[in-house]
Amino acid sequence: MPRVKLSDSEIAQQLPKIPGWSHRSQRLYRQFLFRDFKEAFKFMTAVAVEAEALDHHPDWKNVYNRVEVELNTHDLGGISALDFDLAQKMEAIFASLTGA
Ligand code: H2B
Repeated sequence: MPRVKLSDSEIAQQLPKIPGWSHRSQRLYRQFLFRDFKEAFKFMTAVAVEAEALDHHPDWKNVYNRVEVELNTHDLGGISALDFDLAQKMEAIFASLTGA
């Protein structure tokens, strides 16, 4: 997957692919809410495997059943297709865990 920085209009075009995510200060942002800490950590563990496979890693914070995620491509100082790819993988994992 190309590590090419996307323009704001390209980001706006692709954002509908990942409902629930927003674009703020050169990052894709989403907050995930789970039943409890265990479910939140299962999510993070599954995402970690995908992140390693992509060699693309989230900036995230966990407080009990809440996981806040910011995605951007550090090497480019902006958002690339890799961020959208990882966001979609997170959505699939979230849906599989919570049925949302
Ligand atoms: N993750 C993210 N989010 N952005 C990057 O630019 C990045 C990464 N670069 N994971 C990767 C690792 C790079 O540091 C390694 C050396 O490929």
